[in-house]
Amino acid sequence: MRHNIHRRRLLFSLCCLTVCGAHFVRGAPPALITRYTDAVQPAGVRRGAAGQHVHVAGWSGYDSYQAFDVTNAASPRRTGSLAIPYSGESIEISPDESRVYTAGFFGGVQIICITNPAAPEKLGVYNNGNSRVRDFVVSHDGATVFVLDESFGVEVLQVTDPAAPVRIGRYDEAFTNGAVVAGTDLSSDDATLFVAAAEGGLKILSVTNRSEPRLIGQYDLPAGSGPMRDVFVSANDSLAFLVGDGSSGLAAFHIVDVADPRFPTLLGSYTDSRRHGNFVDLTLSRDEQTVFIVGHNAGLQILNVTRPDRPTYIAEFYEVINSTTPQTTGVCLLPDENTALLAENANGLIVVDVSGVADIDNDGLPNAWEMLYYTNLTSAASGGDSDGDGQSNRREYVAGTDPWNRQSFFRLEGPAGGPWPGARVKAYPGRVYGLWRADELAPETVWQAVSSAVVIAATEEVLTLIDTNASAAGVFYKAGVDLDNQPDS
Ligand SMILES: [Ca+2]
Ligand SMILES: [Ca+2]
Ligand SMILES: [Ca+2]
Repeated sequence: MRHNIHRRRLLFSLCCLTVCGAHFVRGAPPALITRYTDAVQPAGVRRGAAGQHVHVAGWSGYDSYQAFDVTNAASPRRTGSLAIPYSGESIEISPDESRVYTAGFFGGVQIICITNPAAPEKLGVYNNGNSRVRDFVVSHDGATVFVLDESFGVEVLQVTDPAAPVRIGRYDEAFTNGAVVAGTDLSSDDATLFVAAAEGGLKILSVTNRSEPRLIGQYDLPAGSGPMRDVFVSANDSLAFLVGDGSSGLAAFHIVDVADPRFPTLLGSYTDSRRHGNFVDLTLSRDEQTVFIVGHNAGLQILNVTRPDRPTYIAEFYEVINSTTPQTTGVCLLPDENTALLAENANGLIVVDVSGVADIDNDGLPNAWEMLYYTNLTSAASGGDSDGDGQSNRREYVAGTDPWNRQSFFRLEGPAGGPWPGARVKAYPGRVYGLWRADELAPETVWQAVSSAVVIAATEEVLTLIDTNASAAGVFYKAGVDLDNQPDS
């Protein structure tokens, strides 16, 4: 036995660095899938978590709430609607997806039951008589709605009884002097409210005490920034993404560090020199590398935000129809993030294929990787070797190694050690690692995949790949790495 172990040897080499197939979509600009005109004057659009249904706020008094089945995104199907005048400007879904809330400039906040998609039903309304609602957000626990009202500032509604929503708090001190409230989002713990102000940039309120919201932080955007219209906060509550008016060369998009909400700081800005659009809604990809912003005279623009200090334009979807520029006021992504739905007032629900935007120059290097290592989307060459370590930039991307560090490349770190033979490799998240075995090294050697040694790395770590079926004879091993084929969940 000792003899056999002694004869086991390891081959230290890089091999089987294969180009991934299914997971890597070829780069392509956004493309129209369908323009669904059965959606009447849509203003806002949100999707349920499962993704089969999207919910639309419509300007028209006859269709202020509309539901669509988008199981087949190429042919949406209208399932139900409800007519409540002046309430179809913005829309949000309750966490349990039993209700939607819609609001408009005069209609207050409407509460609608959607458990039967064919027959949505009004449950209640909050309207204090002179309501001018700009935006609102539902708390993650479902009990509270925070309303931005141009007449009343921030209003806190308790909605546990949908038939009788009641105001339990209010804050307007921060929004005097013309600082009109425009858009809002809430931290993941429901404790901090972020408010985009049409003048004055970002305001941050503590809402831990629902009856007494108080201002804890504020960021006044620099000169040359447009009025802000909406805000979206990252999942870990550390970044706020702001969109607003980019007409006349004003900066229309900002990323603000809000990790300490008392001291928000600007990280980077984007000026839409292409369209000078007035952006009013936005959403973020799950990996928080890509932001989708929509607006008047702009349609959809897609930005990379891997480097918060330099948000970078990737691509747009922009259609002039009947001499009218797009008036796009709502955006959401379907769960696979290959499809974007746009609420476009004159032309209905626009379904756009965005599956190819993650590698917009189609060179096999995703935008996020190029921005991280090259700070732009195009200068890295897939076949180039920026650090001269013998590994192409594409191979460094697949392996997760640093294309600017000659010491960083995929290799075996040593034998497995312990009772079973195998090998150790330095691993990176999102990659799958495998081991191959051969009994001899010769030109005709047939390497056999070791089924017990296929491991997906979750973190940056040294992985041990173990061969639990090693033969008694001397063994050679080689290791390989590939992109994890499983889509992110
Ligand atoms: Ca690329
Ligand atoms: Ca290299
Ligand atoms: Ca390298």
